[in-house]
Amino acid sequence: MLGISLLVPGAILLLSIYSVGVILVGLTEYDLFAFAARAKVTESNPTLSDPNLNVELLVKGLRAPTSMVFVGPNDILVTQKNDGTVIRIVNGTKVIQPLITVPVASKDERGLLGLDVSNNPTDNKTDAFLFYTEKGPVKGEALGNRIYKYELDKNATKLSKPQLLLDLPWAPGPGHNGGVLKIGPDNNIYVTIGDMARSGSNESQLYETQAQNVQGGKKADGRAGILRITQDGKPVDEGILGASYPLNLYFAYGIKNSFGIDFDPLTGNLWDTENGPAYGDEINLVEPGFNSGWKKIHGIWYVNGMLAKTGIASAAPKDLVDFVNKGTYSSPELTWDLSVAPTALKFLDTEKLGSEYKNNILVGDIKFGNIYYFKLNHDRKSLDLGKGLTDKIAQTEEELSDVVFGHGFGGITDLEVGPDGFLYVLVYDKNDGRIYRIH
Ligand SMILES: [Ca+2]
Ligand SMILES: [Ca+2]
Ligand SMILES: [Ca+2]
Repeated sequence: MLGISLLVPGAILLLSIYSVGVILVGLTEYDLFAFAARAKVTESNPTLSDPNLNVELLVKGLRAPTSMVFVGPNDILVTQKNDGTVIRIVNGTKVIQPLITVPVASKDERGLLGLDVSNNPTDNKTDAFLFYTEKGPVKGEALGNRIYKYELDKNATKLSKPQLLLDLPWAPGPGHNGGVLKIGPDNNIYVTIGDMARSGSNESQLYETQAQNVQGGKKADGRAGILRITQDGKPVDEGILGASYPLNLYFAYGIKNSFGIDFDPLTGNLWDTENGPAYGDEINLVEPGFNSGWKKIHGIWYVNGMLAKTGIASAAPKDLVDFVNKGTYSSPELTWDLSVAPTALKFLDTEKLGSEYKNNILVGDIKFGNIYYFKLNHDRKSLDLGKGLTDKIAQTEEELSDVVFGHGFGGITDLEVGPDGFLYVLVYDKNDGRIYRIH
C-alpha cells in the first residue's frame, strides 16, 4: 500500500476515506527502503551529463548497503542495514570476514545505518562510530537507536571495544530513524535522527515533542533533529537550545527525517537534505539552532494533521517552538514539490572531476537514482540556481533536468570523495548493492 501510495497518493487517500476505520496519517508517505519507492539497479551503466567524466562499476553484490567511509586508498568500509555487518572492500574486492556484526532490528528503515571514522593523532589509533537500531528481546521492538564507538585495529580487520555513546528513541517506528553520522570539522559527531513516525497509524501522536514544533508538547527526547556530541558521547558546551538533557544535544530540530549531511570545506557550515511527506523534500543550510519547521511546515508549505499542504508558509512563521528565542526557522535553499527522496549530500572537495566542480554540492536520491549538482553563491549561504529553479522550487522533471549530474544508478545511499579525489557512489539493493566510481 505504501508503494502504491507513492505513485498515486490522491487515489489512495480516496480509497482510504472509503475504508472504515483507516487512519490516514502517514498514508501518503513513502518508505525509502520499500521495494516500490526505490530506483532499481540495472545492468546498463549509469549515465553522466558531463561528457568529460566516466562512470565505472567498482563492486556489486552488497547486501542493503547504507553508508561507506574510506580507511585508505581503494580501501572502503561499508555498513549493511539488514545483517548488521561492517564489511571491507579492498581494490574492488569484498573481504569475506566482516569487521563486526552488530545485533540489529532491521524492519523497514531500521538497521545498521551510519558509520564514520576518526584518526586520533595523540595515540595513533583509529576510532570508528556506528549508528544502528539495536535489536530488543521482543519481536518488532528495539532497545534504541544507538551510537557506539569502537577501536579499529591497524590492519582494519575488526572493530572492538564497543562503548555506548548515545541512546536515542526508536518508537513507534519503524520509519524515520535518520542514522547518518559524520565527524565535523570541530571533531564532534553529528547525527541525523527523524521523528520515528509509524505510517498509517495515529500512534505517532503519542510521541510528538517540542522538537517537532508542537507547542506545549512533551520535552524534546532526542528525535526529529540533528544532534551533536563529542567523540566521548558528551554534550558540546552548554547546549544551543537549552542546558537540559537531551535538549542540549540538538544542533537543529524540526526535522522529519534526513539521510544526508555534510560540511562546507570553505566555511565549515553544515548542510542537509530532508525528506518530506510525498512533497516538500529539502536542501538546507543548517546553522546552529536551525528549525526546519516540521511538523507544521515542510518545504515551503504549511502541513495539516493529514500531512496535506494547506498554503504557503510565512518566511517568519509565528506558531513554531523556538525554545525561548534560541531556535530560528529558515526556509529551504531548495525544495522539491515533485518528491525525489534525497539522501546523501557531499561537498566535492576535489579538482579531479574538473575545477568547476570544486567545493560545490552533489546530492543523491533514492527514488529516481539521480545525482544532482548545485553550485553555491558567492556568500556560500545559498545555491546558485538558474532557469526554473530561481524560485527555489523544483516543480517539474524538466526544471530538475538542468541540475542532473548523473542518472540510472539505482537508489543512492551515500556519496564519498576517495583519497584519489574521485567520486564514489553507494547504491542500495537488498542483494545487489553497488559502488560506482566517477572519474
Ligand atoms: Ca559516508
Ligand atoms: Ca524545512
Ligand atoms: Ca520552479
